[in-house]
Amino acid sequence: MSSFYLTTPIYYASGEPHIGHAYTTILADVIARYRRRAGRDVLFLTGTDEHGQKIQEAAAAQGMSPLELCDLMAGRFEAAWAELGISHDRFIRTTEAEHRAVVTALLERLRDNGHIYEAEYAGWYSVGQERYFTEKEIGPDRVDPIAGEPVERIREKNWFFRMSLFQERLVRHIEDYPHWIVPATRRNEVLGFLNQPLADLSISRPRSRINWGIPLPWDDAQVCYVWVDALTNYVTASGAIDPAAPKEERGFGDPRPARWPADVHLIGKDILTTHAVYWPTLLMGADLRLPRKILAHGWWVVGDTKMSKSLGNVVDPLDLRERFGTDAVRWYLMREMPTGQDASYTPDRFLTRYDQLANILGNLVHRTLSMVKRYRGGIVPGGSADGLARETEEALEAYHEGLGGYRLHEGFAAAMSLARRANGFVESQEPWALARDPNRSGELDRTLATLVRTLAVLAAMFEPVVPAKARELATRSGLDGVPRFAELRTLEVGELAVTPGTPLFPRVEARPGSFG
Ligand code: ME8
Repeated sequence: MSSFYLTTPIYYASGEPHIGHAYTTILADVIARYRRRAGRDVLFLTGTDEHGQKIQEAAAAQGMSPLELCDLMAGRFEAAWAELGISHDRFIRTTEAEHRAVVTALLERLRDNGHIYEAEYAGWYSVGQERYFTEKEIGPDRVDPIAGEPVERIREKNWFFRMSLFQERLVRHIEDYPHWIVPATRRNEVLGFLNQPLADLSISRPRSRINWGIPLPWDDAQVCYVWVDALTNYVTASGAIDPAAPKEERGFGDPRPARWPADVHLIGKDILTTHAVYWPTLLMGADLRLPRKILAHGWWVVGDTKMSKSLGNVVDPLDLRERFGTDAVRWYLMREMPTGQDASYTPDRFLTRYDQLANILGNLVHRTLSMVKRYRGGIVPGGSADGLARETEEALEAYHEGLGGYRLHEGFAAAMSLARRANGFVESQEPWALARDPNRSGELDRTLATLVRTLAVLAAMFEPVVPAKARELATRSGLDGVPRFAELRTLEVGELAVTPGTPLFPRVEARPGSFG
């Protein structure tokens, strides 16, 4: 079975999980579930980013040690992911001994390769983004260009990575692989950034200022810059590096069949430079392969504001879980945001998307299973289930194109349109009329079998996004779990015992904008 390795950013353990984190993590979960269903051996990684000035300051402000704060927050993130049905295989914390050892090995490799030097540095540092910005980037107001928060002037001795050495190779890579950074707007942004000469990267901080980090193996007075530490998590979790081995046998420069490189790094557009410039050049410097793809998605916004802070009096979509269920929130986030672009959150759009689930998919399930019960005693008739064949084929093709091509909204639109067509099939076949006519009993059998077969296909298509509901749909249809895509072609539905039950997506009485 071929493997598939995907990652989310590791989130700062200085704050609570919020809707923005949830979006990226659900996006990753949907892709992971899709690939598993398609038969891939998936490694899905998420976790928390636990070193650096931001964490040190947040812990101090709360009267805790940095590790106490990280323990607490890592627990919060894990609990949030459990509630959202996230199926990650590994939750990494950068304070883990294994990760610290891999970072140390990576730093040694860079130094042994001659890419590290020491220098005095003066620049504008943003604690919020944990990076330096240029004069041009901070503008006359001296704020970071991402969150608009004040930057501080720092002058100190640092160790540097010769990032400039890899500029040309990086530009060539981006040009040679047009789909390496997606969407294209983000690729162009990186190419634009690389139009200027690339500066070297400061990779350490003096311990006198920041103590909370991984010490440099050759200079105990300095700790590793938190972004170098954090990005390395992707390699740590892949198992490609064995830090305990002698230097030549640690796995650098080795194309052995570990999980590295990652198939895709999912990130928000706020951390594009670190992932598309710092990370690949560090990998080049250490003789490691580059990730196969970087997908930088857009932001959820309310009005003009990025959703990551307090939302004032706007209902947090995560709170809608209580009323509509986890799967409805997942569906909204995936179906509403065109993958890669910004989307604005509004309660009435949430309701519109929920209504699709209830009125199209939910309705199809309910009427199909009820008719099997009413007309055939709850047992799906055997024989031909060959209706809707072309429609199913077309929908599956568009679905795989969407999900495989990271345009998830298009894939799920195709899945919903199959449910819509199946409802149309019910109306055109009029099973209630067929049931009254003893001469048309075969036609009724074929209609019902076709509909149940379509439900099985829909369970597979919807499982990545609404996993609990899809499992329920499969169970009610008498199936032994949600089928894999490869099983759909030969799936037999005759003789399955169905149980209609209550509606899969109950109607919720709520007017737009009034969730109170
Ligand atoms: O940047 N809409 O962590 P972080 C969509 N620790 N996605 C959003 C969002 C929004 N409004 N707000 C946040 C860090 N995100 C570093 C990463 S990786 C080696 C280190 C998501 O806690 C989006 O994925 O600030 C964004 O990139 C990430 O949260 C930032 O999370």
